[in-house]
Amino acid sequence: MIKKIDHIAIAVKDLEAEIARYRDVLGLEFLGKEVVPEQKVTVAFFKVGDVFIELLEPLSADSPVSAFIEKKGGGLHHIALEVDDLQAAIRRLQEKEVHMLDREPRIGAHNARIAFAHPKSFSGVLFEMKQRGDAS
Ligand code: CMX
Repeated sequence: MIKKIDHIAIAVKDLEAEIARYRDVLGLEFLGKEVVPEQKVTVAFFKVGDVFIELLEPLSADSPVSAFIEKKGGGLHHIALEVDDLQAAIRRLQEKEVHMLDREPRIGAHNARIAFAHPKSFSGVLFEMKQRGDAS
């Protein structure tokens, strides 16, 4: 069901400053930015081997990522796992009594279909299940 880690997401206050750090200090390959209105975030992707680092900046004060930054000051936000069939993955996790925050897929970056599991099901870690879209 789970193919690989797709990306590790990090919440940041100042996306442009962090893009410069990840690109120029760490020397990672910057792939570009995308506004994801449904999730109220702007994201920036970097390639690290066949995994990505995703920087997340809140689009507005009512973004859940704003609340996260306010509470924790930013940092590691979620780990995304790529699956073949998101609907089947949601069903299977629910059968295993995982509390899914999303019981139906939502749209994430690159038009991928995504669903989050409640962190209480996984030792406080927020996992995103992700089924890539055609162009992602
Ligand atoms: N790490 C750990 N716990 C977290 C968390 C995080 N990053 N984000 C939220 N939580 C906790 C909350 O504190 C809350 O805990 P309690 O139920 O104990 O109070 C619980 O998870 C549920 O959070 P919520 O905000 O009440 O629930 P919602 O269903 O409204 O939203 C979530 C959940 C995760 C979707 C939202 O908080 C969020 O982070 N949205 C942004 C999603 C995002 O990063 N999208 C990226 C799009 C790009 C892409 O990857 O494709």
